[in-house]
Formats: sequence, structure tokens, C-alpha cells
Amino acid sequence: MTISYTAQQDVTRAIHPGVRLRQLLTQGTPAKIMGAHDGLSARIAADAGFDALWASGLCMSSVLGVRDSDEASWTDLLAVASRIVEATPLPVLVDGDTGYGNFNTARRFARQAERLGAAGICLEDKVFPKMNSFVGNNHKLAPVSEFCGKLRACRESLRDPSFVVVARTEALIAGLEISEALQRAEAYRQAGADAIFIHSRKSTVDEIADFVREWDDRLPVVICPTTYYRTPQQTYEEMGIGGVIWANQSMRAAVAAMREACRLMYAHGPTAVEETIASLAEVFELLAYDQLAKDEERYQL
Ligand code: SPV
Ligand code: MG
Repeated sequence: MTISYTAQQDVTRAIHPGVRLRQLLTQGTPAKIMGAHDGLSARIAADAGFDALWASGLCMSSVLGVRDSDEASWTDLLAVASRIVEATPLPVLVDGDTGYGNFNTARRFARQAERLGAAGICLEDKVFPKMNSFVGNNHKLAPVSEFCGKLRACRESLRDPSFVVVARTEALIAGLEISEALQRAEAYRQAGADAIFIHSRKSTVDEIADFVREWDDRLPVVICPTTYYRTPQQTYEEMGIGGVIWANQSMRAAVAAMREACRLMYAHGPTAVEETIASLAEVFELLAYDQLAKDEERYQL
């Protein structure tokens, strides 16, 4: 069952993406931000009712068939992000990894993301080339001053003051103390970040909760509960979280479904999957083929 564009989505489209994302991050209940990896996954997330989209570096890299270790070029990734932006009226926060080098590459990336209609970017304080936060134990952080320079360069080169710059600290991923994460977040706030993304790969929310308590709402906080997914959603509201990113579940769902379909097809042929895969009618509905027919009547005279 899919939903075509509703009046609410028309309203969403009318609001500038950066303004909309800022509203969502400060509305008092955590924004539900779904990871997307292409136009199709973006449409599915929008139809499910999500508030905003995360153009995930991990997931966009995965669909390009490469690793989340800066193997794809940033122009490759922005081409995918642009399809995500185009696919729905929802605001899109683009994962900018480390900014792909220094302040200069970071600010050019930010400008290009702004040009393609994203609502904001997120930069993380690791060194280039980065590795996905869940892989290995060698996550080196950039010096605070260097990362602050990247944030300032982005802020000062963006044209749209509402475009959101999220600063992500990987201090906890690097095995450092919460105090280090707090010091970094405060420096990033002073450098012009609009929100702080605090990442953790613990199986409970505890260290994030400690961070958030000390942070005391100096800026909206964004989190990504991939490993502490068992935490009840209500907890995030009680903690005052600005946005919850479900970064990679959609891509992982697709991997599991495609794997199973390929396995069954190889062994038994298409009859084995026909009942469980999406019908073509569902795909056509999702991508509003009927609207194109109506538009032909209107415009193709
Ligand atoms: C991504 O989705 O690319 C992220 C989140 O950066 S994580 O994979 O959890 O690092
Ligand atoms: Mg990423």
C-alpha cells in the first residue's frame, strides 16, 4: 500500500528544506529521520511517513558496490544524494563524512550539496580517509582546531543561512571519554554548527544519555541508534533528542530480501518468489505512473 503525495507533503515542499529541517530538530519530539540510498528507498521512506531523510554514506557506498571508507568519490556520492533529494519533498541531511580532505574540499562539498537542494550536511571529526564507525578499532580523530576550521569554512561559504551544518563527533567511537566528546561538541558549537551528532556503538543508550544530560540542550542533538536499537523510542523523547537517524536498516532490508530472492530464484525459478516480491503494480503506484498519464492529458495536447 503506498500513499501518493498528500496535502501535508505539498506543505512540506513549500517550506525551504533547511528551514524545515531546523523546525524538525527543534519541535520538541525527536524527528524521525530514515536512511536512504537511492530514489526508490527515499520514496518508500516518505510513504511510510518519515519526517526527513539521511543520505547515508554507508548505504550510498553500498549501492555503488564499494566500502564506506571514502572509496567512492564525493561527486559519486552527491550524484546519488541528488536522486534522493529529487525523489520526495522531505528535507535531506547529507552525510558528508570528513569533508573529503581539508576545509577547502569540505566547503566545496557543502556548496554542492546546497545547490542540489539538500537541507543540510553532516561532517564528522575523523581523519580522511575514514572508515565506517562499526568497522575495526582504528578511528583517528582530527585535531579540534582543524575540524572547527572545516565547519567555519562551510558556514561562511554557504549562501543559504538556513542550510543546516551538523557536526558529528566520533570521540566515543574512538574510545575516548564523554568529557572529550563534550569538549569537542562545545568547540563545534562555537565554530558555527547548528546541531551535534553524537555517535556510539555501544549496545545500550547509556553513554549517549550521559552526554545529552551534560550537553544540556546547547544545540539540538542527533543520534543514530544502530547498535542500541532496543532502546524504547519514548526514551529519546524524554532525553530531549532532536533527531533520530535510522541510518542503514532500509539498505539492510534490501540486502536480505534480494539475497533471499536470488537464492530461491537460482534454486527453483521465479515461481518461488512471485508471491513474496512486490508486484509491478505496486512499483508503478509507488512511482506515480498514473500521475504521468494524467499529466499527458493535461500537457500533451
Ligand atoms: C552512515 O549511515 O553512513 C553513517 C552512520 O554515517 S554509521 O554507519 O552508523 O556510521
Ligand atoms: Mg557515514
